[in-house]
Amino acid sequence: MVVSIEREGDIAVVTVDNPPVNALGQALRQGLWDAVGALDADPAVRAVVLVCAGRTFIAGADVTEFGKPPVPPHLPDVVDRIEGAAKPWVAAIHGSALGGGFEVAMGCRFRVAVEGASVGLPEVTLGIVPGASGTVRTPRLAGSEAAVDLVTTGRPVKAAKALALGLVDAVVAGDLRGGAVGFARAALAKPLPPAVSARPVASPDAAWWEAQRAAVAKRAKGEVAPLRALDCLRVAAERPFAEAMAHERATFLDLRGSDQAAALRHIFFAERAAPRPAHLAGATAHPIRSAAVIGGGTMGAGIAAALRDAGIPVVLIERDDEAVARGLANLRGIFEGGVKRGKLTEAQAAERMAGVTAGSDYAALADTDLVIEAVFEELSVKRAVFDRLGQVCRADAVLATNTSYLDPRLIAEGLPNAARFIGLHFFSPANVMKLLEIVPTPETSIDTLATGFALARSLGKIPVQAGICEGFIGNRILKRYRAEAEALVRQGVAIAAIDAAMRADGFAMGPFEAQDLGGLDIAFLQREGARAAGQHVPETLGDVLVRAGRKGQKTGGGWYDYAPGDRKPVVSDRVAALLAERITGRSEMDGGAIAAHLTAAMAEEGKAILAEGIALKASDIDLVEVHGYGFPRWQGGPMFKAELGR
Ligand code: 3H9
Repeated sequence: MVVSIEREGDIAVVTVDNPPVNALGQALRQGLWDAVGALDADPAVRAVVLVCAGRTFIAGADVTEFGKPPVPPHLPDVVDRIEGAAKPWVAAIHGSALGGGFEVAMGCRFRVAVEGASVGLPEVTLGIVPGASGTVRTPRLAGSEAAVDLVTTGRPVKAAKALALGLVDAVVAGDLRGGAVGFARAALAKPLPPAVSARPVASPDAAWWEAQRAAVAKRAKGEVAPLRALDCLRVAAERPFAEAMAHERATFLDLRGSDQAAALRHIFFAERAAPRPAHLAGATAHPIRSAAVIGGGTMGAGIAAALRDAGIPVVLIERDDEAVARGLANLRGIFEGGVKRGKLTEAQAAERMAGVTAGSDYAALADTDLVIEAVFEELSVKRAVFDRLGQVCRADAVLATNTSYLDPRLIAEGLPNAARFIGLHFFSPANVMKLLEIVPTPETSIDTLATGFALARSLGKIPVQAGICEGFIGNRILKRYRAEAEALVRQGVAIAAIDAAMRADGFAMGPFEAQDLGGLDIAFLQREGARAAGQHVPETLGDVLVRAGRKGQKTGGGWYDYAPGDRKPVVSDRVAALLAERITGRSEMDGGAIAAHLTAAMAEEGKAILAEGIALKASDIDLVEVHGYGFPRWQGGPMFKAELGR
C-alpha cells in the first residue's frame, strides 16, 4: 500500500510510503485520488494531514515514467482534487518537497515543514517546466518575484526561507506529525484561508518581465526550459488561473519529449548510478578515519580542503618548513575564500584548519588510513614519495596518486603491497569540482577500488572509473578536442570564431581562451618531455606560441593578447603573424558546424576509449565531460549527443 490512512480523533493522517523517495508514480497518484474520496465521505474526519514515510516528503514526479505515455490520474488533476476536497489538507513536509511533491503540497490548504526540510521546483534541471501548477500556484503563494527565482533556477529553499516567502505556513521543531496534527486542529478553530488557486497574484509590469527574460537568457546559455518556465510564470501573473494551467500543461508536455529533457534525465540517472557501480557490490571499502596529502600546492591544498569539508582529519606533508608554511597558507586561503563567499562561517573555517596537522616528517603517517600524493608531475619525484610511504605507512593503508598523465603502474613499481595502491585524479579546484577519476592498476584490489568510490561518496564527488592510458578519460578527450580545434585553425578558421562557437553551444569557454586561462606551458612541457624521451610528438600551434613566450594570460598573451590586469581576450596580430605559415586555407565554417565538428571529435575519442576498456560505459564518459570539462549538461555529454545524432 503506497497510501494508508489512520485516525487521530477527528484528524485523518494519510501516509505516503513509496520508497526510495516517494516519487509520484501512477499507484501513488491513484492512492491520493482515492484517499480524497474516502475521507470526503467520512463524516468523522474534519481535516487531513499528509505525511510521508522514509527519508523525504514526495520528491516529485516519477522521472522513470517520463519516456512513456502519461497514465491517469494525471498529477494536475490529483492536485486539484486535493485542493477541492471537502476537508482541508495539511502537508507535513520533511526531507524535500520537490517538483510534483511541492505541487501536491500547494494543493493542500496548509503546509507545515520540519526544521531542515526544503521545498523547490527543480523541473528546469530536468529540461522541463513544472507540470502540475508549480508555475501557477507558486506566484499565488509567494509573488512573482520569488516564483521566478525558484522556478527558473530550480534551486530549493530551506524551511525558514520558505516560511519567510509564504511558501509554507509554519515550521515545527522535532515531531512533525504531531506538530502538523496540532496545526490542523488550531486551523479548524479559525476561518479557512482561500485555496491557493483562488488567491490573487499581482503582476509586475512589462519592463520587469523583460529584465527577467534578459537575465534568465544570459544564465541559460542555450538551455530552453528556464525561458519557457518564465513565460509560464508571466502567463500565470497576467491571465486567469485556468488559462495559465492550460499553458503550463502544454509547455510541460512539449518539453517532456524534447532532446534537452532526455539529455538531462540521462545525466540525472548516470549521476545517481555512478557512486555505487554494480561490479563493486561484493567489495568492502576500508574505513577512512584519517588522511594525508603529500604536497601543499594548489592541487594538494584543494584535496586537503575537500577532505576537511567531509570532516576527515588531514596531515599535510611538504618537503621543508618553508613549503609547509606555503601549503598551510594555500589551505587557509581556500577556507577564507569560503568565508568571503558566504559558504563558511569564521568558526567553520577555524574548525577546518584545526583538523590539519602539517609538517615535513613522514613519520606522522604511521597510522594514517589514506595517503594522497599530489606532488610535481614528474615520475622520479612521485616514486621517491611512494618509496617513503612504503616504509612508514601501515601495510593496509590505501596509497593514492593524483597523477593526471603519468602511468600509475610506473609510480607504484616496487611498492610493498601494491594491492592498496590506486589513482585518484581530482580536478582543480579539488574542493569544488565534482569529478573524481578513479584509476586502478592491474594489481589494485577490489577493496581498494571500493575505497576510492566510498571516499568519493563521502566527499560528495562523482566517481568514474578509468583505465590506464595517457590522460585517462578526460584529459585524453581534451587533447583530442584541442588537436581538432588546432586543425580547424590550420584550415583557416579564426581562433575567435572557434571560441565563440563553443560558447554559443553552451560551454563556459572555448578551447583557446580556456588554455590562455590555465596556461599553455604545462601541456607544452609534457610534449617536450615526451620528445626528450624519444617519442614522436608533432609540433602543435601551442608549441609555436609558447616558444615565442606566449604562455597565456599570465604572460600577457597566449592565443590572444591581454591588456595588463584585464582578462578580456583581444584578437592578436602577433599570433596571426606567428602562425601565418602554418595556416593553409581560409574557412568560413559557421558556428554550429564548428561546435558539431568538435563535439563529434570528442565522441569519436570516447568511442575509442570505450572500445579499449578505458571507460566502462558511455555514460561515464558523459559524466567526465559534464563534471570535469564544462560540456553543457543539457546536451547530455558527447556520447549521448552522438547517440542522439542531432
Ligand atoms: C516533476 O516533479 C514534474 C512535475 O512538476 C509535473 C508532473 C506532471 N523519480 O538522489 P538519491 C531515485 S519532475 C524517480 O540518491 P538522496 C534515484 O534515481 C521531478 N526516481 O537520494 C535513486 O535511485 P537508485 C522533480 C527518483 O537521498 C533514489 O531515488 N523532482 C526520483 O541523495 C535515491 O535518489 C526532482 O527533480 C524521481 N523524481 O536525495 C527531485 N528522485 O537508488 C529529484 C530520485 O535506484 N530527486 N529517484 O539509484 C532528488 O533531488 C533527490 O533524489 C532527493 C533525495 C533530494 C529527493
